[in-house]
Amino acid sequence: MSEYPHINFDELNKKAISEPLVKNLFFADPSAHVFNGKIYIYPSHDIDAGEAFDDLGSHFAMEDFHVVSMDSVGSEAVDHGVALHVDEVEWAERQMWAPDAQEKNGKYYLFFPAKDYDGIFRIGVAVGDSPTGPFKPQREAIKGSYSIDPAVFKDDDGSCYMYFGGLWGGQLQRWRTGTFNGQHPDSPTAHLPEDHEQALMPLVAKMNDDLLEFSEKPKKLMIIDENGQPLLAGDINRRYFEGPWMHKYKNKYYFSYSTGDSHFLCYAIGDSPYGPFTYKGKIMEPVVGWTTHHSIVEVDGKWYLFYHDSSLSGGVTHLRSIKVTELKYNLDGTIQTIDPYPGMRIV
Ligand code: FUB
Repeated sequence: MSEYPHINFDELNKKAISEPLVKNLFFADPSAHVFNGKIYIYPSHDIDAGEAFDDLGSHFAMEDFHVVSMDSVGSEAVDHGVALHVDEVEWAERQMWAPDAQEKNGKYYLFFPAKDYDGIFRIGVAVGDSPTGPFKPQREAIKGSYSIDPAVFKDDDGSCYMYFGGLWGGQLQRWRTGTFNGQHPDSPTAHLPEDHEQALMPLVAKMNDDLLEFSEKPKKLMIIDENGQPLLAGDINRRYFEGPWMHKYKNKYYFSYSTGDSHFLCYAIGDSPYGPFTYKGKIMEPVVGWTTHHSIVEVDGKWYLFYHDSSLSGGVTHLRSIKVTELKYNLDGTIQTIDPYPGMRIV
C-alpha cells in the first residue's frame, strides 16, 4: 500500500532526476560493477508475496536474483533472467535480500543474504563462469556470516573485503554479544543500544583468495564524528543502519550506507579498508519508499550512484525500481548531495 497519499506521483515522476531502468519487473538494492567494460547490476527482485508490512521487513519476501546489464549509462538495461533461486540453495529458506557480486580470476561470485531454516539471516555465495550467471550456490552459508547486505570490495592489490550488517529486520542488533539472541524475535528494536550508547557498527571481513569464506573473524567498522568519537545510537540522521558500499576515490576509502529509519544515504572517509571512517555527509536525500540502498561505480571516467525508489509502484515500500544518476565530487573530495526530486518534498 502507498505510504504517500499526499504525493502526486505523476508530478513526482516528472521532477525525478532519473527514470526506472527496468519497468516490467521490480528490482531494488542495485549493486553495480563494471566487468570487461560492461555494467552489470546485481539487484534484489521485489515481488508482492502478500506479506503484510512490518518493521522486520517480512513484506520483503523475495525468492530469486536476476542480473541486469548495460553497455553504458543511458543505454538499454537488459534483464538476463533468473540467475539463482532460493530453491537451489540448500541452507536458505526465504527472503533473498540485497546481493552483491565480485570477479576473481575469471570466475564470478554472487554474494547474498537469506534466512536459514532457523529464521536467522546468513550470507551465502554462489559461483558462475559469466557475470550474468547462472550461479551455483555453495552447500552452506559462509562460516561466521550473519545479518544482511553483503558488499564485496576489491582493493587495488586484489584483496577482497566483505562489508555487511543491517538493523531491525536485518538482525544485527541480535548479535551484540557475539551469539544470536533468540529473545523477542518479533521486535525490530529489542536488543538495540540506548540512544547515548555507541551505535551498532557494520562489519568487515577480508575474504579468502577463493572468495568462498572469510579469512578472519568479522571486525567492527568504526564510523566516527569530526572529533574522533564513534557515532551514537541516537544520532539517527548519521549512524549506520544497512546497505554498505565501499569505493576508492583518489586513494581514499569511501564507506557509504543507509541511515534506515531517517532515510538518508551517507558516507564517511578513511585511509584503510578497515577504517576508521570519519562521517562526511549525505549523498542523497530520502527517496519514496522506506528503504534506501545504493552502489557507487566509475564508468568511463565518470562516477555514478545506482539507487532505488518506489516511484513506479506509486510508493509501495516493497515494490522498488533501480535507477542511476551521476555522482559529483567537490575539489576537496567531498560528495555533492543529490536531491532525487528537485523542488518536491516527500517527507
Ligand atoms: O531489499 C531488502 C532490504 O531492504 C535490503 O536488504 C535492505 O538494504 C533494504 O534495501
